[in-house]
Amino acid sequence: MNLTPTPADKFTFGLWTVGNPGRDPFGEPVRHKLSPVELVHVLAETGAYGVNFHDNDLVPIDATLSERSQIVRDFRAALESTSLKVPMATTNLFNDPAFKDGAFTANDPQVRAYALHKTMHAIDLGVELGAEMYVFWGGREGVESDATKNPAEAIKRFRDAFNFLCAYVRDQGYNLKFALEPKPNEPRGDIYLATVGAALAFINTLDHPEMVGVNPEVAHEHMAGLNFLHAVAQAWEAGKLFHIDLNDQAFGRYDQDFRFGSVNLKTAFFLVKFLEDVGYSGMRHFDAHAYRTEDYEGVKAFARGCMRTYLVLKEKARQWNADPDIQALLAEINAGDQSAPAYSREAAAALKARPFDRAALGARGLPYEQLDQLTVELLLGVK
Ligand code: GLT
Ligand code: MN
Ligand code: MN
Repeated sequence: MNLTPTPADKFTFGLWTVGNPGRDPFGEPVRHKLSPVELVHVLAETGAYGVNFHDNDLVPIDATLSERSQIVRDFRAALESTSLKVPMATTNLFNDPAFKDGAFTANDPQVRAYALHKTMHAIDLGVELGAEMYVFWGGREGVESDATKNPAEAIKRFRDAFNFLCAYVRDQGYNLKFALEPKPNEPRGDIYLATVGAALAFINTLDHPEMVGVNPEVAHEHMAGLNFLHAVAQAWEAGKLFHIDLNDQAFGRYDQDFRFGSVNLKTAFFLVKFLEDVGYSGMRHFDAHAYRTEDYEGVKAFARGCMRTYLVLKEKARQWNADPDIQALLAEINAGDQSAPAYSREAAAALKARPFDRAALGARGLPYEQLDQLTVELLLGVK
């Protein structure tokens, strides 16, 4: 089994992932901060394909124009010397106190205008460094109390912002798509567009829905107790799976952002199997960070672990698809003409008149226990 990542695997990490210094609400950072250039070298060492960033991961929010140029020059040189790509960029619309009530949905119109201003500059920066995907994670786009904001008005404000930014990208002639990243809560008490399903419905109300897809994250759907694979599959089927954030998370917890596959192995397996089976060709972005117990050797072990687990599960998916026992059960389960009936008045009348043996339908045993156990044994390496 070859577990060495190659550029074709499209494994990427954000500067904020391997650069996470281990601060949490109860404790100070445990790792010294590395510069963006140093982080590019860490990632290159682990075998990643690309690096993503928020505007302020790279250029501090108060940098002067000349500081910005120097930073971009140095970063570009690091990318060139390591061959790392920048497939995706995003805006930090959550850290600064200006965004305490949200960015695009804030009640203060000056804050909403500043959010557009900041995002346009951040889009320019991302495009300058080669990004073709632009993520929107609205961490502060929500409320603690519904007394404070009209939720329908908030959706309208969101729509106005995306329509404005899509028009900006088109006007600049950029080759850039947008991916919305839903999350149900944290840091806000409740965040708007809380799930992948909500984001998919919203996209169809935009002026340029073809430019906008989703960036589902494992942990975020799991925080809401949802089935991540089902969300991903619906996005894929709608042609909207533009990007994906891979990590892991125990259900019912805070946003843990653990190493991919570290908690729900079977869930991770079916996710990888789905992405590989359908031929998803986008980035596999690991939006996670190392345990707070780690030094930078541990951070590298974390990054390598994300990619290795993905590659192991990819190989397991190949074995699952080739396994004769599993395939025999699948053939049995899916026997019969599976096509959906085409409607005609005659077909409907014939179907209404058709006799069914309801008791026999209910009595038929389905070998799902066997199939799931075979899956578990294959994953455990005893098959
Ligand atoms: C933040 C969040 C992630 C988002 C990032 C993009 S930043 O760390 O927890 O899920 O993908 O803004
Ligand atoms: Mn997260
Ligand atoms: Mn994410």
